[in-house]
Amino acid sequence: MHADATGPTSCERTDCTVRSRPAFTINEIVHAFIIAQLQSTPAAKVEMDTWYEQSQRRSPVRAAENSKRLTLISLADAKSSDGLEEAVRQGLSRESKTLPCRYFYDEVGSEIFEQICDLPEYYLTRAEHEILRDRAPEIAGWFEGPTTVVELGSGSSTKTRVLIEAFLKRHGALKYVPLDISKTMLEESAKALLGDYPALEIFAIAAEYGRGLARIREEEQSRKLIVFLGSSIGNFRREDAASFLREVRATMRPDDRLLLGIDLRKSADVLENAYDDAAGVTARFNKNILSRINTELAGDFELDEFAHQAVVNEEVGRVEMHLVSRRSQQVRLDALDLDITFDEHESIHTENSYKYSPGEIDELAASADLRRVAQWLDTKQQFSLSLFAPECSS
Ligand code: AVJ
Repeated sequence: MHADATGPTSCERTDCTVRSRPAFTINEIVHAFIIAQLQSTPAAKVEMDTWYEQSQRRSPVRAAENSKRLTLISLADAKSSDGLEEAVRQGLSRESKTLPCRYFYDEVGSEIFEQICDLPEYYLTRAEHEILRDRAPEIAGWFEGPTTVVELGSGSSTKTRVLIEAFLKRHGALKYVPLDISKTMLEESAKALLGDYPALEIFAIAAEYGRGLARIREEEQSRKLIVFLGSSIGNFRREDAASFLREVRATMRPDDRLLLGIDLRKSADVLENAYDDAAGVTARFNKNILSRINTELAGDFELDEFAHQAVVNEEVGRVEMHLVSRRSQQVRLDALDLDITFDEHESIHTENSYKYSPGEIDELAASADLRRVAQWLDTKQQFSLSLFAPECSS
């Protein structure tokens, strides 16, 4: 799956630039440059510019100290809009129209998602936070010496704070490696974390999971805990979730562990409310993909002519999100020189959110040669956190 990660196709940008600004001292430029060299992949790009510059102005001394604890690299595919054109052309030309949910997350979409996490109906975030809050010391207790915490899809890193604090308390220091597609998010959360935790060191990677994982595999020598929270794995079809976990498994040494947050199967009405909230935030989130297409591909989608719909498919164990055309209509995408026709009630399927039973979680893990060593649920038993160790395949 990641065979091309270091191959020639990834090298469309072969520059290894350090964008220096007057705010940098020679030492810092050299430091950044050395990091860029050590990172050896040509596509690597060390960028310590915006955040550094801003904080430099506010508190020069503190900012200089913090910058030494932060490395931020951008891999070639670290653009949330990557492949949008092709994905839209293909997805909307099909018999059953689809759009990939990864395109929800531009700046606006990521902001709306943060709002979803605060909704009364969206129990996932609170349930997971409850488990983390109660179990973080126990989780950190699984690790003896210095540990690196790698977070896949770190976003704003809010939930991870309890975990970071537990590790800092136990070991005095911690290296945190957040991996996210959004460089802006990484910069902002790194800045906040470094300000709050003086003993924290951050190596942030702006990239897609596949390429980021390949980099972590090369880079990380110390014992690591890989965390993948929020039931993000639910966006994968079950077989894709398994191959994704096999990729994660391939970055793990015998001592490494994986902490996985997965939403559990539950009654349809709870799910329906969680994905179709009263305030209409999830509807805005869903429709944001259309406004994104309008902006980036010169489209003329009328957002009001589509209805947000959450469909619970109990047998398959997933919630589907759709955008349903309220009438028959045509939409023009100028950038693609493409006209799309919609019948009345025709849907664009935009997201799947798979739910797992505890048994299904173990099956999933087993198919990736992972063995569950611990599992925690919230008090309402809606959500699960599981800790896995690599199992040698026989
Ligand atoms: C980020 C994929 C976990 O599926 O619950 C929230 C995204 N979609 N509301 C989920 C989402 C609609 C969320 N994940």
